[in-house]
Amino acid sequence: MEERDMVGEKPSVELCKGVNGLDKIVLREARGSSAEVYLFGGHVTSWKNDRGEELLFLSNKAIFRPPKAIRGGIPICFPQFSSHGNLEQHGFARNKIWSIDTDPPSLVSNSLIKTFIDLILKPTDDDFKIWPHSYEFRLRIALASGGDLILIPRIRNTNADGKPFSFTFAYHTYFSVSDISEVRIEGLETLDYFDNLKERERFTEQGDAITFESEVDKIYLSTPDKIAIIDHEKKRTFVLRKDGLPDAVVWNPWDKRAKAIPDLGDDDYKRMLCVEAAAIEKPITLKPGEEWKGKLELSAVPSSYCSGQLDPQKVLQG
Ligand code: TA6
Repeated sequence: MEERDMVGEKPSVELCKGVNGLDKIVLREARGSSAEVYLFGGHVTSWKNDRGEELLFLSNKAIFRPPKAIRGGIPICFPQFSSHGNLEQHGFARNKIWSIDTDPPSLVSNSLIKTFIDLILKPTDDDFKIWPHSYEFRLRIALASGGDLILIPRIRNTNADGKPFSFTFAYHTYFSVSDISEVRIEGLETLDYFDNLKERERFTEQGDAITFESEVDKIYLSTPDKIAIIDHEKKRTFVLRKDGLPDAVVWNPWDKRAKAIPDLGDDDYKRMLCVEAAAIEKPITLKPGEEWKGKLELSAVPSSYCSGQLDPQKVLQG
């Protein structure tokens, strides 16, 4: 982090205290967009556009007390997605305190983007007992001048014993939506998915687009690099562009399941939708010294879909 950035000039990167005194980094872009990141979990909890509108859902009941992961924003699932393995649900990265990476190895990325923070997670001796591998998980969180939020994870195997390791991964992104019944997802039609509500059986998606009228918990496989979430009521389209993350999880707990989640309000399911860029079906394997790099870029664009002017195909291809 450059010192110039710490004094609050615009654009700025500021380290401060968040809820319960937890360390938080606030990224601000000159045109007004912003993002907030907690060192606890390397967790993005807020992403606002240049009008100050919040684009991520964060539960009012979110606990902000380690090691319970924060409900909402962008939890990171590593080295295990869900219960696909022996570790705790969604792995441990979201429960750990990350550090600011003051001297990250160079990263080929857009040099025009000046507002970013580099974080790093490495295992402690105790972590090693849970998952016996040495790694460096670097995460760049950047805000582009137009307000796009960009996350670049790099995971390196630093095992000294010559052993490879495998992991699954997801950015468990909670998008803020006006009303889940008014939302559709474009880009996942006709794809195969595992249905978590049906013992992970494999199905093929039928129909034009994905809409919501009950609980959904699916892992779409080999998805395109672009996915759009169209919010008719807000007249807003989220576009996810991803790299190295072939799968996409779609989750909404709906009413009954929402009631069973203590840090989620009973009606919160109406205002949130998780669409998660992920690598699940084919775990990523790294030999010692090897590094995996992924990318997730989120944009929020105004859409006039209600009046029929937005062609979702153009959003996906454009
Ligand atoms: O990504 C979907 C999912 O795995 C669901 O099965 C659901 O349980 C959700 O994540 C939330 O998990 P969490 O551990 O954060 O309560």
